[in-house]
Amino acid sequence: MLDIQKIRADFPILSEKVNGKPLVYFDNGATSQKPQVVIDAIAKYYQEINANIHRGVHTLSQLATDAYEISRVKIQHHINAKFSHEVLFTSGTTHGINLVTNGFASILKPGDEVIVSSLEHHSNIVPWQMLCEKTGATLKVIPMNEDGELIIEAYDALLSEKTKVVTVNHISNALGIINPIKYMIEKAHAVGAAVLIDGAQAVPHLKPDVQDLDCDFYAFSGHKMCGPTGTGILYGKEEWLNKLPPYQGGGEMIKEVTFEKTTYADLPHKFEAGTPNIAGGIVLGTAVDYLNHIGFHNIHQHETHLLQHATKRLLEIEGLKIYGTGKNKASVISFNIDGIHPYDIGSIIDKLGIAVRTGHHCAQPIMNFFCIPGTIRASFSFYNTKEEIDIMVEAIKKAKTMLS
Ligand code: C6P
Repeated sequence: MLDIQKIRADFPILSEKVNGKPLVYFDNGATSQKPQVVIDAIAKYYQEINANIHRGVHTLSQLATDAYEISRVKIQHHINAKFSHEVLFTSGTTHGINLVTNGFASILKPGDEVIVSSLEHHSNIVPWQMLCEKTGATLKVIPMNEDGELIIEAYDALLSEKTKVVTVNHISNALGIINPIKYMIEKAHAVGAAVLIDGAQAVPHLKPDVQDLDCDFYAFSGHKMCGPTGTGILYGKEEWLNKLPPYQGGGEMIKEVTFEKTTYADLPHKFEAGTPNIAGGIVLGTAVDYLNHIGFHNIHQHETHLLQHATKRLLEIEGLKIYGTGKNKASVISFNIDGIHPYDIGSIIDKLGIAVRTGHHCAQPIMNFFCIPGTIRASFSFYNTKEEIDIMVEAIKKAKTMLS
């Protein structure tokens, strides 16, 4: 069992007051809070080893380069990638997905098909739409059911030899549904399609094993897993990363430049043009260490209790409807109250120190499916408590009375 009070003491912001009330932070799906070790590691980098990497012969540059590359290896082990050069530093999930869609622009042809799911965040819809517009490929969408689950038989039926890419999130940000990605990857590979998994909402809750999943790409953001903003990782299988052209041109990503012809650097540098977020990349490794120290098994157990408790308590409220009632769920609850706009509830409970997200959560197709403008989303982390959930439930009851 986790000692939650001890863990909470690692996060200075959790003892802050917001609007004069103790902060109850349930917007972890948007970004997680940062433990003191992460905050300190950022300062330590700038105080002690700040220099540009992969360039200088001087000591600081080598220290910074070593720290950056050690972090890459740490993340390689964390996600069980075969090689460290399959781990690319990005600015976040959005960057990682765009890197891949940009690469596929030189591979897809008219008549090819790209399959996305109806549960995607806009970051995993729009880049594929842009790719299809550019190449003449067709976008196909896996439908969902009333429980917010993908209809897997419909997915099976969409797959054909025309399918070149399948992309799906590991966990839906808007509903918390965990998708059966291992099965989906296997089926996609059976027709020769590549698979990109959007792991943005998965990495705070679980440790993905990219070799076991056998995905071709796995994109995620550092800021949702206790790391700094502006950090992320794109895992890509070596053979795919060798096949794709570079995303951006610039320093670092070249072998040799002449005005006649430029040759590109080997992996991973081919995809890392320009000076990266050096401090961020190094400190993402610190965040990964911190999470592993707490342990993903413990995180899962605690978050499961939080999800069960919140579901039970919220359903006590008359007129409250939960969206995403499928069985396999992460600690995210999306809901609405009959006749009340989600924004109004969110604004009132904010005055009571409670941070939730309201709106379409950058997943408008899901809201369209349920014919709603948005939801109230409470997304829990391992540092949240049942007591905080009780505070939220009482605040929502109060807001409901005020708005009815
Ligand atoms: N979702 C949320 O509140 P970036 O912004 O690149 O770090 O992550 C984009 C992204 C991609 N896929 C999924 C499944 C996501 O949840 C997100 C970010 C946040 O739900 C902010 S919109």
